[in-house]
Amino acid sequence: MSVDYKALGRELSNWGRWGADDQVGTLNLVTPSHIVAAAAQVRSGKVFQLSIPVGKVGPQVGVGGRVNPVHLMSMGPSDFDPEGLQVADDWIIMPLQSGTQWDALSHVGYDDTLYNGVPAAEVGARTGARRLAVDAYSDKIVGRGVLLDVARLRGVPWLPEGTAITPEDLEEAERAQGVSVGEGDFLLVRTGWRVRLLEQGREGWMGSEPGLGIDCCRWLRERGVAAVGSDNWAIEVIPSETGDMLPLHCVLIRDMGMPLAEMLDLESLAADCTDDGVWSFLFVAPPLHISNAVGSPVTPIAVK
Ligand code: UVW
Repeated sequence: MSVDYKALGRELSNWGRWGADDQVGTLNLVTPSHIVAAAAQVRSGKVFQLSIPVGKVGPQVGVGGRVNPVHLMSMGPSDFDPEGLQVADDWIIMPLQSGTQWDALSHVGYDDTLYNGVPAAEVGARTGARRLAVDAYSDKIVGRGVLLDVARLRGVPWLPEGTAITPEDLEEAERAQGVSVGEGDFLLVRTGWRVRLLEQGREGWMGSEPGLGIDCCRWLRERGVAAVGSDNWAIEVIPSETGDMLPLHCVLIRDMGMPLAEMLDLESLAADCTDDGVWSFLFVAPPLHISNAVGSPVTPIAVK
């Protein structure tokens, strides 16, 4: 497929749309009235957490220098006099990108430029992200979530690696599930890649994957999606259809200003949606309030 992702990025650009200093991109599409309407999605009180566990049994195999979290105890009850107060404390050391995570708008760019024309030099090795850091949206990720289950649509436990999900697939899933993705929604796309990780382990899991194809960028823009998440590690199909490295990351994050939620565990939510036929819910997934970070671990919650 010969798509020039930079030309596509120019066409779909949201630079300047919410002001020259905007830090949150498409999250601007979530208005207070969207949040009030999202609260009305809660009918049964069922709660689903959508993250993979944070721990040493993670998916990382060293790609990009990323490792799985290291969990250490700094003190335990037996370090204390048993007659008095006994305390346990612990540490975690982890790449912020090692598991279920938000990509901040400072996470990727090209041509030395990030979202909204911010120079790449605003993200420094010593300073972190001076602009477009993940904490810009620590109070933003609340709204209506919609799950589109493309693996279920195709009747497979997971889509084969290298499968590019198209806008037509998303619309077919909408029709099959009786749900429609609208402005200000958080879209979650299930590929089944989490099942592949659980059943076959992490070897090869991060080599290639099924995911959104490049044409989905325009669809997400037209629908006014606030942010997109998936159960694979990069949202997008790998290898890419264009031959470029992570072209959807470039268009969605750098040109459109859309945060990405990666490595979600959508299994229990998808099973429940299949049972009750309700594919929308209240979605609450703020990143950690980390200063100057280009991403954040997150435990997203869906409430039905
Ligand atoms: C990269 O690998 C650059 O990004 P992500 O962790 O968002 O997939």
